[in-house]
Amino acid sequence: MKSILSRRALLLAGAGLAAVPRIALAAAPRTRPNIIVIYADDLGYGDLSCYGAKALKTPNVDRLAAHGTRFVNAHSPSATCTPSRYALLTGDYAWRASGTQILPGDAPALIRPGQFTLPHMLKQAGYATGVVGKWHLGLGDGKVDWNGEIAPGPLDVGFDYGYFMPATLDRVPTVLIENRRVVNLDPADPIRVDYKAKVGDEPTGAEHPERLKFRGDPEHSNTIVNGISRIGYMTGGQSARWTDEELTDRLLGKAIDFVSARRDNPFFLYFAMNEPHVPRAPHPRFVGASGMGPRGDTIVQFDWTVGALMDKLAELGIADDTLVILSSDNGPILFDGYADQAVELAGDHKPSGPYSSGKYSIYEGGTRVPMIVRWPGHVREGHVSEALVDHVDMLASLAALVGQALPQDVAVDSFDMLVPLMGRSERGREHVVEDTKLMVTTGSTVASSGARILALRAGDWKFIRGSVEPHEFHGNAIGTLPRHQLYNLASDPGERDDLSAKMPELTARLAARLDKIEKDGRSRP
Ligand code: NG6
Ligand code: CA
Repeated sequence: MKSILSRRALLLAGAGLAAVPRIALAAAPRTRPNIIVIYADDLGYGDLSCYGAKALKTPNVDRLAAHGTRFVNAHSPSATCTPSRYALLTGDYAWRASGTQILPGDAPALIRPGQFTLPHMLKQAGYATGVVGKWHLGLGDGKVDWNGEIAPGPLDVGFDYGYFMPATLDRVPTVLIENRRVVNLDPADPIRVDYKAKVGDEPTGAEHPERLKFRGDPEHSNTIVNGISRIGYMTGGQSARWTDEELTDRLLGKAIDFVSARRDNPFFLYFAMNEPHVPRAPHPRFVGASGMGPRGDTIVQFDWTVGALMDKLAELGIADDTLVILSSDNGPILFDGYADQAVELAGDHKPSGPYSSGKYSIYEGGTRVPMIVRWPGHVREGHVSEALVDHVDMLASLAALVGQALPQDVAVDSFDMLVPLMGRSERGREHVVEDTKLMVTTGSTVASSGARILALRAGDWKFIRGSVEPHEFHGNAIGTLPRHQLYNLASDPGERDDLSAKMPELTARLAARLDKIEKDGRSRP
């Protein structure tokens, strides 16, 4: 059934190609390319050489940019992972839903079966859909049994195939799941996970710091796996545990298997990579490659992996039939729980480029991320776009690309940005809401859930809504003050000169506008 549908889709696309001159197609693309979203984890605006990094060299990503459009005004939906991915996949701002903060590794599935998603939409359009890499959107319905069938998960929200980590590199369980089962699990050695209390008798980082590759802070000092202490406790599943140094090659292998097997029909691959998230333990062949220690080395590893995937697409003869979108789930951070010398070895490198702060922050460094789109013959090549776009727009934009109508009550914040995403117009969004939400933890236990901090971008203006939440987290200024703030990003990209007192009327207008976007329950027209 699926293959008939896909073949028909291809035939239709082929007929279109024959009838319409290429240039007209480029203006309103209606063909069905393969789609790959490469989503880095904590990669900053300033971390790529095509975005101005001097000490770090990222030739493979730079090549993507040279053959595509590079966005300088693109945003991740949030300044942390879970909410960004939620918005990317659902087309709804994450702050509209409860529970959309950084999740522990044993959290229940946040996106519920039946909810409309990006892979669901593409599946309806005849695409094979897969996720390889970081999930971090919760699994199961409460207490996950890691030794049985794990559901709901990616397969219940639109993906045909999944090969993924439950949460983050630094959270237990440190195992991979293929579809619904933990990979390489020995039933005689069952996995148990707990985020509150120690399970089993394996050493923790707190008890045995001498066994660690690098020390973790108290939150990252629970069960030791592969010489790295994690957040949370686990026991069992020895044969299923990943080796950090080998993980990226393993994920690349699965990404390649996925695209190779589906090369003859349109596919969507969400390749959710880990770099440069903590713990940073690159493959030995990248150790020392950046001169910046493990953080820089994992960025070199990321770049190499992107190059290897692109080479494979070329080898398969599908590189030019594949729309590649590369971006990051949130801004950068140097110290994020492990003493890995990221701070000491950064030198003059500015991971957020010209922007303030980074991951966790409502300032631009939190969500202003690199974004590159490549599809030769369709996406403008070697172009730098200033269009304001957000990953929440992926759903409506790709729906427009593949000719799927969106029901009115789904993807409520997703704008059709297809033409700007193709580099063919600088008219992006007129406004976008930026977001951050912290989980406040004590040890591995969630002590409280930080309030949501929202900001509104409208043209050059940036309005940050006043809040009494914490001001600093791991050295990144979160950006909250009890009062509203207003910045002009054209003249003050670093958000240093708060104009709210000088411009109370504009501040109030933007505050009211943000309130309205919130109260309306949607922002898509
Ligand atoms: C935080 C962790 C941090 C990182 C982050 C998730 C602490 C103190 N810090 O809670 O190390 O794992 O969660 O990062 O526990 S994200 O990119 O997935 O959002
Ligand atoms: Ca992240």
